[in-house]
Amino acid sequence: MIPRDRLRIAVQKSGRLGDPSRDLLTRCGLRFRSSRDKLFCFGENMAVDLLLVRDDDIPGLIADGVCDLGVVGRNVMQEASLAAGGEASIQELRALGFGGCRLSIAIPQDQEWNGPQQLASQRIATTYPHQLGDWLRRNDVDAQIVTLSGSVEIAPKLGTADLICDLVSSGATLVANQLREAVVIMQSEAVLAGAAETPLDERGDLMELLLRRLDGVLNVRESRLLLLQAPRAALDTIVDLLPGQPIPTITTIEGQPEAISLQCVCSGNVSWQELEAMKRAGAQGMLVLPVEKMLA
Ligand code: PRT
Ligand code: ZN
Repeated sequence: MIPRDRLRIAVQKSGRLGDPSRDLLTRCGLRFRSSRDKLFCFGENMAVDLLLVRDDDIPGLIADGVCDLGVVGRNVMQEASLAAGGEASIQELRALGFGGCRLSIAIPQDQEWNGPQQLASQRIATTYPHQLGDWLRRNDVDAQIVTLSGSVEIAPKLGTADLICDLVSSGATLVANQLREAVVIMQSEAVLAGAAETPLDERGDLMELLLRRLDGVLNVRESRLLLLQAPRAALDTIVDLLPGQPIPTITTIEGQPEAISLQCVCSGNVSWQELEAMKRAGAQGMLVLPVEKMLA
């Protein structure tokens, strides 16, 4: 393999994870120039390039060393790992908080669910045969796996399977096909995946820098900066109402010895109810702002 000094990240070209993956990397301060064929995006301000591919190819590209990192659903990553015999050639570095879904077994709507043994001798259609097989083995169930490449949810109607094992997010697809979720096999979301071993050259340093920035972005995503003023006597009550028990910075207001100004970063959003409770306690001039960057 030709030695590389630029970091290469595999990202889904289109589909559900494409845009949020690129947005996340942009929020980490990376800027890209798309190539004409849009398969490769050159990193303009850091030695980090993107390869835009089908999500199913991402684990293999990392395992083969073509890419150093990839943004992919945990479901795809685990399927690839199990298909490779459980060998840990790639690892999950960070959960990214988008693309959330679950891999579930769904049964016809009119059937009851009495536990895994009910699946014995049933035909289960899926695009995730390794994860399903692993779950069936762990639950000591002898069922038949029907591997399909898509449109799994219509297999029971077509008579090619009795039930299915597929990704579910809202559940609307199951309802539309007269199916219901019986058991969740795994919880998934988009993850940053990397090779089991970090490169020892400049790419390792770039990776470390990128992970630090990513942690900053992931930590602030739900954070809010809260600013308010209040009578000093109400301070304890207001501090008790702050969501996530942050450590506030309190300053005095020039010429108003009985009033304070409070600022703090709350780890979750601040609800209207919480603001109203603070107002009842005497707070005023409350401002809730999104946090864009945070470096501890
Ligand atoms: O072209 P390419 O191969 O890259 O894309 P793809 O078509 O294989 O994947 P894509 O873009 O559909 O999904 C990419 C990743 O998004 C998946 O691997 C999951 O990690 C994640 N994800 C999150 C989902 C869903 N939610 C999801 N709901 N992937 C698929 N679905 C499908 C599911 O298969 C079912 O058909 O949506 C339907 C169910 O949705 P609900 O909302 O009706 O329950
Ligand atoms: Zn795919």
